[in-house]
Amino acid sequence: MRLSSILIFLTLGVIPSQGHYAPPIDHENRDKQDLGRLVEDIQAKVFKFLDNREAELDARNESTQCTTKNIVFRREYGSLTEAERLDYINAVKCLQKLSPRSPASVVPGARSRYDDFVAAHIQHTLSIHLTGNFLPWHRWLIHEYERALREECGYNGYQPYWDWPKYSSAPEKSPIFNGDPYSLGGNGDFIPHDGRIRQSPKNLPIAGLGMWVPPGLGGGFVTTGPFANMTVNLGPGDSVVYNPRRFKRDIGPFHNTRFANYTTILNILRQPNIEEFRYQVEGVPYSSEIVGPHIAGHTTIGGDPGADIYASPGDPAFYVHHTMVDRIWTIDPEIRHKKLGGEEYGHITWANTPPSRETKLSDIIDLGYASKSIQIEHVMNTLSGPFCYFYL
Ligand SMILES: *[C@@H]1O[C@H](CO)[C@@H](O)[C@H](O)[C@H]1NC(C)=O
Ligand SMILES: *[C@@H]1O[C@H](CO)[C@@H](O)[C@H](O)[C@H]1NC(C)=O
Ligand SMILES: *[C@@H]1O[C@H](CO)[C@@H](O)[C@H](O)[C@H]1NC(C)=O
Ligand SMILES: [Cu+2]
Repeated sequence: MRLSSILIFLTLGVIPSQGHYAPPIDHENRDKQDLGRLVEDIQAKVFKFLDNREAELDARNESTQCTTKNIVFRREYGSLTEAERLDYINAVKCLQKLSPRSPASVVPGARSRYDDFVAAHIQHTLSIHLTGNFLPWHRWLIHEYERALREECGYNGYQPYWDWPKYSSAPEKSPIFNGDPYSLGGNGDFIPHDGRIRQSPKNLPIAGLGMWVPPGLGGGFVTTGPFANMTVNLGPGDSVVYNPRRFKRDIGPFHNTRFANYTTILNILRQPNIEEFRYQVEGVPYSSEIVGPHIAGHTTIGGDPGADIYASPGDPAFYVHHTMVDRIWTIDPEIRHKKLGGEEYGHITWANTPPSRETKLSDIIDLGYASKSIQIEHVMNTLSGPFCYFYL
């Protein structure tokens, strides 16, 4: 049986949640079910696309590199077995022990291969956020990080993702953050504190200079789980000098519940074009009302370096968060291959500040010393070029 038929069968097997006489159900639950169906539908379309492409190429006696036989799947963190989670964690720790490739003249503070990826993000921050290359740049970073885990650290699995809505009411208790040996470390120790203002980098003059972030349930050092007492070397901000310090988190449900729930994701996947999609994912910079799940994920992690616009990849949870961003871009069937768009998010400077040209598909994604460069057009589709992955 073809995979597409199996998935279509599964999709049709879902019992509709709403009928004329159905009792009222709460919105979030209905949206969760609608989202589940939409995701299954999209997966079925992807398999159908792969089947059709294979059939077409077979007919012409040609081959393709990405087929239903070799496609790989990135999975939700909590759905990995404990052994699979440990493999992932150990590979990340391995990367944190390997030597950096960044020369000291470029990144004096880099102490590990892991830091190469943090440094690439720090050094490009102003040209990879609220820009046309935001989604492709982070997709390539994650893919190359995943490749380093596999090729340099013997990891056998693929990059997992953080399904934001699944744990939105208590992310600190999720399998990602609960502090058990299979998590990515616990919350920071609780230190009573107020919320804070998240400022735009270098106080760029864009709408709403600071946004209010409510306090989380931590605030102090992470002392539980595999990354307890981990040392962060780079940052804060755009600094790449050696600045070793213990790592902090401030995880809490407030932004997660409000800006990254099932309704949020469903709305995003229903946007008709890339411009609307990007406004919903990325929000309006530094407004407190239209935050979007991308920022909300960062503020849900909080702390240092998690909440740092530049140095956030210094927290290992950065990668499960951004893999979810990639997932929702990927699973959007209508817009995923098309264009970069985003109106003022479609340029080469942060929210087009200062004004700049539009991003082009031929522009280069530069990962510094973390890995090789690639043109944006080659990363627009996860089923072709260097990629052959999708999401479960
Ligand atoms: C298909 O291609 C292969 C390898 O290029 C070749 O050996 C084979 O003869 C071709 N078959 C047909 C039916 O053209
Ligand atoms: C982390 O540091 C704290 C305080 O120094 C210490 O009590 C704890 O045992 C450490 N945990 C680990 C896993 O090293
Ligand atoms: C869920 O998300 C939507 C859209 O982001 C938002 O309007 C709604 O208020 C959120 N729900 C809760 C309970 O905060
Ligand atoms: Cu980023």
